Amino acid sequence: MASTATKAIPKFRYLSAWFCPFAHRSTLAFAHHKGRVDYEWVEALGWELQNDANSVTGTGQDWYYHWKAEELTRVNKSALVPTLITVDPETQQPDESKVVYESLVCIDFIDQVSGATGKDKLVSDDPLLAAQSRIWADKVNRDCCSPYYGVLVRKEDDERREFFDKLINGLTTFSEQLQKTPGPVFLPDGQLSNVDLTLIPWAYRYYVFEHYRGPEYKIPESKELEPYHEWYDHVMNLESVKSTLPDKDRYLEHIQKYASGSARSKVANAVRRGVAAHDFDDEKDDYDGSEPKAS
Ligand SMILES: N[C@@H](CCC(=O)N[C@@H](CS)C(=O)NCC(=O)O)C(=O)O
Repeated sequence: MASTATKAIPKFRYLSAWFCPFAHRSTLAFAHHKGRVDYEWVEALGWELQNDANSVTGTGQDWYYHWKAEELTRVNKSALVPTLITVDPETQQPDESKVVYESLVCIDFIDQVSGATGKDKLVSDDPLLAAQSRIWADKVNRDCCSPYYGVLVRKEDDERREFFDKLINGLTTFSEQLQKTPGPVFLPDGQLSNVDLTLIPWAYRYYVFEHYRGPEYKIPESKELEPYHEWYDHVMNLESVKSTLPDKDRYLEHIQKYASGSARSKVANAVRRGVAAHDFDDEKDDYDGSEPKAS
């Protein structure tokens, strides 16, 4: 006899932060799969101001570190957002033995639990396209997202420029790849994918460069970048994407902490230490806000 019971929609406690572009990737996946997955947003990361009495930054000025919800530090050893905690469908309680983090993995995971099929999938059903998308999501993360922090965190203009040039090279390669499909997105037939979701949060935030670093840091409207700009206009006009975009002025104020060198976070510390943002080290780049002991 056919069952009449409807399958419960998968639900999560979504440990997030409104400003975080990594978490934004998960928000985009949730928005794309609205009605197929559900979540409770938990603002689990914020900023606290510290005095530089013990010369943490060496500037003698106030500095910021990340305040973290106890729940976040409990369920994820790295204590980063996004972090997803599965809500047990029977008890409706969070099951802290079922936790997923790392933004690229989160996109993939949300897509799989959504039960979507065909063109609604963010990772194609076609194994070859799925593999290629995973390769490109990682590449876009390294080449178009990580350099963003170098432009903001590094102190010298020639260093900032180097990161900006790296980013433009990344966007140029992405543009070339876009031309291999009918466009305007990464996969054929206008199918939105994990590659698009990987880049959208940073592409949306590039406007901060001009504000903090000057007009020469505007993403050029060059011929090579035409496919990128077409992609940008297309994705930013999708309803599911529009519903996730943070207020530009509010974000500008937030990112000032990075642009002025007063923010301490794992990503910022890694870039300051001279490694790529995606290569941060949980121990070397951690800052829990405690003052260093006097030597
Ligand atoms: N590789 C991680 C990076 C996530 C990440 O760095 N998130 C930031 C917020 S934008 C964070 O949680 N920072 C906490 C810290 O730096 O301690 C991912 O892709 O999810």
